Amino acid sequence: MTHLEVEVCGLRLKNPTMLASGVFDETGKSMLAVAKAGAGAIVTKSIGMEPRPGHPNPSVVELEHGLLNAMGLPNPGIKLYASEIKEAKKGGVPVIGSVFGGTEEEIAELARLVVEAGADAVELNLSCPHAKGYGAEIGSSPEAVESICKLAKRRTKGPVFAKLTPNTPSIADLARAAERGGADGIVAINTLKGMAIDTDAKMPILGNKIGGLSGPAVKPVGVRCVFEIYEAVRIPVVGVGGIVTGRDAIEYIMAGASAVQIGTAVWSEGPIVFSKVCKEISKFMKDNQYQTVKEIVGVAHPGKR
Ligand code: RRO
Repeated sequence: MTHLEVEVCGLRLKNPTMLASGVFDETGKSMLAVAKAGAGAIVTKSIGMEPRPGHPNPSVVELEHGLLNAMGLPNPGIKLYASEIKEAKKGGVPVIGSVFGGTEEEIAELARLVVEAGADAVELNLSCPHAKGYGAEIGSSPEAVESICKLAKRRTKGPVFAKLTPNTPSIADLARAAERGGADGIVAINTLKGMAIDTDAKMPILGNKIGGLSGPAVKPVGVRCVFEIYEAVRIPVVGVGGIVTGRDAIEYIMAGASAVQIGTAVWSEGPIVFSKVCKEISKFMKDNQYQTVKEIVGVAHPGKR
């Protein structure tokens, strides 16, 4: 193992960074570019059974310390997207198929279909904050999270990650439910529910009015969620939310993340952010005499140092 290599739920990653779902992952070509730029794995755009146009524009607004989006799950549907997954696979790093659905049956069937299309693992999107009948509307109930994970695990061969919402009183309860349902890993967090108002127009900026906040503003929330989940479950946690630097990634890893995902910073800095973050993690490890990333996982917890 080189010093940045990690293993997460049976996936071997050359470094602990992954492309987060929703950014630069609409096409196989863009995912390939991110893989070539140094990401250790790629997570696809969240894919459903049928094509969806998404919410009306404006669907993204740039704020002081992040992005507010209400894309509304735009995607071409699994049948058309299968060829994009095949193209992304040429990058030589694991591809994780993100899926969403309106029923447990639909989500489980999509879990099967993305793996059939070539994905190495599945990320169940149980956490989109602004799509009626999908995401967090389903994934806020521990009972639903448990039974969706159970059905998806039964239906597919690949490792199954559950991506959870921070818009809940207890993300630890949701993580425990995912673990009971047999999920192999947890991804935390999806975006935080938010709104921005155009004070000249005197109305919400987003077409959907409400959206999800991502980027540096949400990092402390993400780190807290990963910390709580790490104490609640035994399965690996993948941390996501506001990572721009190697230090940000290390913070998540110290909170308990076995790997991290980067999304908004790929939009703000470009795919070069992956090699930059990896270089900074390497330097931190050298300066602090860590030989492997695994040694850093969870060290911020009492009794772990
Ligand atoms: O497509 C979206 O609007 C979206 C999704 Br699927 C998600 O999981 N999180 C988010 O902030 N936006």
